[in-house]
Amino acid sequence: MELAGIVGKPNVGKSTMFAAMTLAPVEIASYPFTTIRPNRGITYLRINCVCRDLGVRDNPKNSRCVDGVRLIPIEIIDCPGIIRQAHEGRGLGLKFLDEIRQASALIIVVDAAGATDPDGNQIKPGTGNPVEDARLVEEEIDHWLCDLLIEDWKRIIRVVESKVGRLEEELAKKFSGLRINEALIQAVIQELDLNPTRPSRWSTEGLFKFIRRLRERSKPTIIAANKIDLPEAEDGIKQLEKAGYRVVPVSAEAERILRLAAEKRIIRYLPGDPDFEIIDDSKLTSNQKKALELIREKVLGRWKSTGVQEVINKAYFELLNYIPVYPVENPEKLTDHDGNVLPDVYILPNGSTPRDLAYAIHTDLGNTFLYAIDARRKIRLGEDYRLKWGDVISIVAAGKRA
Ligand SMILES: Nc1nc2c(ncn2[C@@H]2O[C@H](COP(=O)(O)OP(=O)(O)OP(=O)(O)O)[C@@H](O)[C@H]2O)c(=O)[nH]1
Ligand SMILES: [Mg+2]
Repeated sequence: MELAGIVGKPNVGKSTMFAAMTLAPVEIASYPFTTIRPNRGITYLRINCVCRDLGVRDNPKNSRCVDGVRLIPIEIIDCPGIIRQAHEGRGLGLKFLDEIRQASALIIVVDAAGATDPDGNQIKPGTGNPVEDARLVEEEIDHWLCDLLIEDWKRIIRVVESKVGRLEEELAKKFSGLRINEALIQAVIQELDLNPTRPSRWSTEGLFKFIRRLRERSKPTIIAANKIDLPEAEDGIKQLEKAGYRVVPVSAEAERILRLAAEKRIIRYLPGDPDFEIIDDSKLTSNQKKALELIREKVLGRWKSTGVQEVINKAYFELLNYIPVYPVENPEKLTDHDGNVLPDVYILPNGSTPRDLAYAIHTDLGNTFLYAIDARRKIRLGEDYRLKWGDVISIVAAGKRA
């Protein structure tokens, strides 16, 4: 399963967003370093399911389908807060970042309303600096990566400059587990015009730039600009966008309230919906009703949604440019071998081939892959076919079908 990391300064709403996304009970409080250890949970990407298009009733196995909305599970990790000099041990340090090494994307939660200082203490809304908060988190992560590399840098220089090994190969070994491979390392070395045969000549600045670019490419980031229920957030969002960040306006707290109310069947609401519907007025206290009305007025009315679903959706479908594809065993009935209709959906980088899909399902299936059938058009696909959004694909392999 794909993994996304939630990072950010302390006290900005990371755990609130995590709780909204997973409905897991986690600690939330209005002071820094409430979260001491990372929280792991499952959230869902939301797409329109192909079942409606195809006019079939599906029977999902690796995902869920609610009224034609397919929900695809993604693992997320809510990290403790990061402050300046965390890489030197300030606050809770950065050791916990080990847990998000495998992440395919990072969600940086920022207090867009500027209601917290750089260490996460509460201040008057509008006085904090959301752009600086995003930068400090990125820079600390870069320091963490740089420190990882420096442990081994002298040895790597020796190996490379005595021609025992190649730099790209040594770095790929060093960064394995971080989703950084040789091809990416090579691309970044070229982009920055660094000399791969003489790493001893790289300046400290050059090395840091190299690390920064590797991080940007291997862990692309999206900003969850939190607290849009506060009027000061509007300006913070403008500043973040001006600084070039990919920004999604969010109210984590509003989403948490709506999800909990939906769970208790007080309201009808699916994450990502532009509005909710009260099912049973009599179950609500007047305070609860007021809270819901405030969310409708300050968040949904103004921003069209709480933004939380958009954060994870945009991370995978825009930032990473993934597409959903439905593998089926039987291309006529659109079923697996147990007769489940449209049982699974996989997400793959745009540009993937049917063989890539086979490998994503199982290494054996990739190895024995013969060809694929487009189950909508009932045609055999060529070797160079690129999968498209919502494709329903049957893979024919030596000895079996999947
Ligand atoms: N106004 C407003 N406050 C929010 C929102 N989301 C979270 N908060 C508040 O922000 C404070 C911090 O929330 P947490 O979720 O504990 O923050 P965190 O980033 O996990 O903090 P640490 O674990 O200490 O790093 C709490 O008082 C939340 O109620 C929001 O959408 N709007
Ligand atoms: Mg927290």
